[in-house]
This record gives sequence, C-alpha cells and structure tokens, in this order.
Amino acid sequence: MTEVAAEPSPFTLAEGRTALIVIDMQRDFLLPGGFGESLGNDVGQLLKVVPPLAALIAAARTAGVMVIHTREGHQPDLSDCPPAKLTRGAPSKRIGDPGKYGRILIRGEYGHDIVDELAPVDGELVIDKPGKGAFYATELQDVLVSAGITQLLVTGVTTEVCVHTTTRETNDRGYECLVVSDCVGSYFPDFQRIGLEMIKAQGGIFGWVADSSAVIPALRGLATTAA
Ligand code: TIU
Repeated sequence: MTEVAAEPSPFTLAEGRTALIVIDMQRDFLLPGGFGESLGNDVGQLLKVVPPLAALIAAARTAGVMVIHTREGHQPDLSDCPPAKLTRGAPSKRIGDPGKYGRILIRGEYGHDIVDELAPVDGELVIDKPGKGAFYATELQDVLVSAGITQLLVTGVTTEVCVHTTTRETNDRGYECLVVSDCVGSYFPDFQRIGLEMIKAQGGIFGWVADSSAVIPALRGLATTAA
C-alpha cells in the first residue's frame, strides 16, 4: 500500500519518482548559541522534530527513496549574503560573527552542519543554499530533473520560513509536495499550526499534509513493491 492518508486528500507515493528533502536541520537552528537563538528564538521548540524525522529518514533509506539534505549558510567572505539579509533586525549576533559553534551561519563551521542524529550517509546529496528556498542559487532543480523526481516529501525547519519557501518553489515548478507535519518545526506553535493549514487549504493549494505515522507505512509499501 503506497497511499498516504493525507489532507486534503489521499496521496499516493510514486515508486522511483519520490524524494525526501530534509531542510536545514543544522546546529545553527536547533542548538543554543546558533543563528536561530541569535534571532531571539526558543530553539528547544525544534528538537522534537528530530526523533520522528530520524525514523522517517530511516524508512526512506530502506525504501530506496532518494534523501536530499539542505543547509542554509554563506561563504566565509559573505559574498553570497545580501546586505538586506546581513543587516536585518537587531540580532544578538549577525551572520558571520563568532558564536558558540563557530561563525554564525557560515559554511564549513560546526554550527552550520547538520545535527548528528540526522547526519547524511554516503551517497546522499547535501545542497548548500544561501537563501530560504532550496531552489534559489542551487543545483536542486537539475538534480530532481535528472533523477526523474516528481514528488517530494518535505521535512525540516522552520515550517513557516524555509519549509514554506521551498514548498512554494516546488509547487511553481510542478512538483507534488507532501509536508510531513511532525517532521517540520517552528519556533512559534501558532505558526506551526497555521503554516500547515496554509499548505493544505483550498484543496491543497501548495500540497498535502500528513504525519510520519501515515507516511512510514506507505514507504514500507514502496519497499515491498520495489522488492
Ligand atoms: N528564522 C527562521 O525561522 N528560519 C530561518 O532563518 N531559516 C530556515 O527556516 N531554515
């Protein structure tokens, strides 16, 4: 059975055409002392995403579903960070400042990398992105087209920022997206709830929503079909 009990309607996983995208599960967003906390956020809100997402990633790997990780961050010289992003607001630390886990949101720093529990395995693609959306200034579209991917299971943080931006980008490029509700997280409980409602409203204006307990059995079905 490869059908997911999703909202607003059932979603059928297409064998060989589905990828799992794991957005920005980086120490900079999840751990105290990183970029997320510098913006004034309670980073503890995001940690609950890790256990269900680890289980979902494991199920995808078993099913032979392509797993793609993304990381938001910038070159050490900040040449890919627009001034509008660099100077926005009044954070306790700015992008590029020294932080607890290295320079804030800078590629190659410990804080920029993915948390240990969700570390990519050999052969999995890691897309480094300078923006909130995973398509902007990255190779993602080329990768998906050459792999024949038409559907994305969308996970990661934060629901209303990089998950939403990426889901909207995929929608405009013709992909079908299922956002996995307990595998995305927000610093703001209200934004989490409303962010998910916005995806599935109006007959699924941006896509579908289901939790991992509905997606994992369908992934197992995919593995059985493929065997
Ligand atoms: N601040 C916030 O909620 N998110 C980001 O800045 N980036 C991502 O969502 N990855």
